[in-house]
Amino acid sequence: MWTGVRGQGSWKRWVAILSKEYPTLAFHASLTNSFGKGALIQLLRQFGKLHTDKKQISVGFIGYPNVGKSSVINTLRSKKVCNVAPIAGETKVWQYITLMRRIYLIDCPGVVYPSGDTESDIVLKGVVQVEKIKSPEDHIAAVLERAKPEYIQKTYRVDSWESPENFLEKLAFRMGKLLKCLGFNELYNLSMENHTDIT
Ligand SMILES: Nc1nc2c(ncn2[C@@H]2O[C@H](COP(=O)(O)OP(=O)(O)OP(=O)(O)O)[C@@H](O)[C@H]2O)c(=O)[nH]1
Ligand SMILES: [Mg+2]
Repeated sequence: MWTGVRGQGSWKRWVAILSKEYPTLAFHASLTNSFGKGALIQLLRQFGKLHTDKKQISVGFIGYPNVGKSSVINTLRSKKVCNVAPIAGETKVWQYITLMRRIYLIDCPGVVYPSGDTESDIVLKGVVQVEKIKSPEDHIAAVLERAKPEYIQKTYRVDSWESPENFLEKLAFRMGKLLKCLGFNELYNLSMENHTDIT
C-alpha cells in the first residue's frame, strides 16, 4: 500500500510519520514535472515479480474524492488516460488501465454513496462540492472539532472562540465583513487539505 503526499516542504516528515503505519511513497502527480514516478513503477514491478503465478495483477486506486487518484494513473502512464478535475466526483465508474504487460491499474471513483454517515461526515469527506452545500455554517462545528486549534488560529488569525458562531463572527470581523457563512470555503479547503495530507 502507498500514500500520495501532496504539497511542498513537509513531505519528508509525512513520509516518516506515515511509514510507521504503512509503506509510504511521496508522489507528485504531473505529466511534465512529476515526483516519485520511478519509485512507484519499481514497486509495482516488484509486486509483479512476487506474483509470477498470477496471470495478471490489478492495482486499485482508492481514496477520498479529489485527492489525485486519477492524476497518479495519468502520471504513471505519461498521458491523460483518466479524466481529472479540481472538484470531487470526477471519476464516476471504474476504469481499467494497462500500465505494462500483466499490470493493470483501476481508477476508482472517490465518491461513493454513504450509509449511516451524518451530513457533516459526508461534507468533511469531501464528497459534496463546496458550492452545493446548502448550509455550510452547519458544519463549522465539526471542522473546529476535528482540526487542531493551532492550525485554525494560524490560518485564520482568530485567537480563540467560544462557539462556532463566535468563531465566524470573529473571522468576519477580522476580515471586515459580516456575512454569516463567510470563510467557510477557506475553512473547508483547509480541513480538506489537512485531510488530504494525512490520508
Ligand atoms: N498539488 C497537487 N495537486 C494534485 C496532485 N494530483 C492531483 N492534483 C489535483 O487534484 C485535483 C483532483 O485530481 P483527480 O486526479 O481528479 O482526483 P481523484 O482522486 O481522481 O478524484 P475523484 O475521481 O473525484 O475521486 C486536480 O485538480 C488535480 O490537478 C498532486 O500530486 N499535487
Ligand atoms: Mg478520479
